[in-house]
Amino acid sequence: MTLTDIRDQFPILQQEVNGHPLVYLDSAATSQKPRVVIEAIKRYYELDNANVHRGVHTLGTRATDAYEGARDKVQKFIGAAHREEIVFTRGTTTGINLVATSYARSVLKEGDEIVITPMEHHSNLIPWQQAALATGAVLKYIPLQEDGSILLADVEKTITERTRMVAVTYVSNVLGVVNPVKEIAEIAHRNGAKILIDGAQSTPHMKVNVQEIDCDFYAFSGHKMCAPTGSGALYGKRELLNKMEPIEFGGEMIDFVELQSSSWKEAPYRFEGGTPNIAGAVGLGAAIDFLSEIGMDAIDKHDRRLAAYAMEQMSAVEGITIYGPSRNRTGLVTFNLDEVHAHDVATVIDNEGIAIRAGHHCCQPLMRWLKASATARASFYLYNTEADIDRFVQSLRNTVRFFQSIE
Ligand code: C6P
Repeated sequence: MTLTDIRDQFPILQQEVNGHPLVYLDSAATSQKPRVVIEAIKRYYELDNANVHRGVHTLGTRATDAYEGARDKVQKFIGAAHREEIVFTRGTTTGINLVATSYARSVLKEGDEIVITPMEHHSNLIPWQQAALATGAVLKYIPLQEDGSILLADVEKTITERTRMVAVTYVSNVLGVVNPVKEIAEIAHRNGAKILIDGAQSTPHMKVNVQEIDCDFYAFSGHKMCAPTGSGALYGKRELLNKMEPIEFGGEMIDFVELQSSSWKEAPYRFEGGTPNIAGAVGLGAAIDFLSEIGMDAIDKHDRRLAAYAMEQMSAVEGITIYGPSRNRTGLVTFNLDEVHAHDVATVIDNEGIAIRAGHHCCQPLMRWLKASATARASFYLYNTEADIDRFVQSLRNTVRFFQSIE
């Protein structure tokens, strides 16, 4: 499959919205789903549906094979050393909360440091605030450069021997910048700290190898990479996962249960209590096959090229401010138009069938740093084209003209 005929694989993109062919530029919020993923979920429910790890009957075996097969696919996709290092989750938020609650609270003491950045999504910020509040640890921030990027010299200054935990996003959902996570991991480890990478915006767009980065934990969501909502995974180094206590207790995560106490299975099963999202894992596996067939390097190149093209075209729009660095960024552009609220921009261009996101993007501290109450954001994925961007930029021009006419 080439990138040119990919659009045909997404049934939802074949429709008109408000009388115009849909241009979907909100994939950073959630991506659309290709036919192969929708079909895989349908096939699972029509042929194989049963609970996993429980029944000895044929459907139970098939469902278990499909679920565990998806774990193998995730392991390979992110370059983990062992399949047991992949915990299925509901998404990035759940994965980060598991680490911040189970791992971090067991190791943090008063005066220890947790280091994050001001560009973190609330899902990689509030769990660490809560861990700090619960343990007396100090939450520290790596400062941002004027363009929103991170300087390694500042990372060196912020991470100290008192730092026990570092948590950084690989790609910012607002600035689009790709952070130097491998170098940050090296600095964290040199100081005796562990590092978690928020992979929500990187995993859909670029080749990820957790062993190469040498991160201790890596969390991502399926729904931003062509898989269903409610799917995702947390990677954790095996020796760390097996030291961590579960935070949910119940069926299938146990080894032995006595009247007064219980013991747990090894990772990842100790973290997957209850009936999991089996169809979600099947869909995630199908999405990984789909993306791998196209090739993550090709997708990365495509998304970066589109973002660069969009930045170039958007720069010529009257009164526009584009946020984030001009280099080293992937497929999204966040902006504001002078005198027009971001929500109004998104509403007006929706009338022309163009979907973008507006608001604080779950990054209130970053919005304050940008001195913006809200921003608009166009985000691109493998099914977008330059023609989509041309329509979007024309629509921005129409918006500027419309608001000038009513002033
Ligand atoms: N960002 C956006 O429109 P969940 O909701 O758990 O799948 O992902 C949370 C999350 C964590 N980190 C980053 C960097 C993210 O971008 C997100 C989700 C969406 O930007 C929804 S707010």
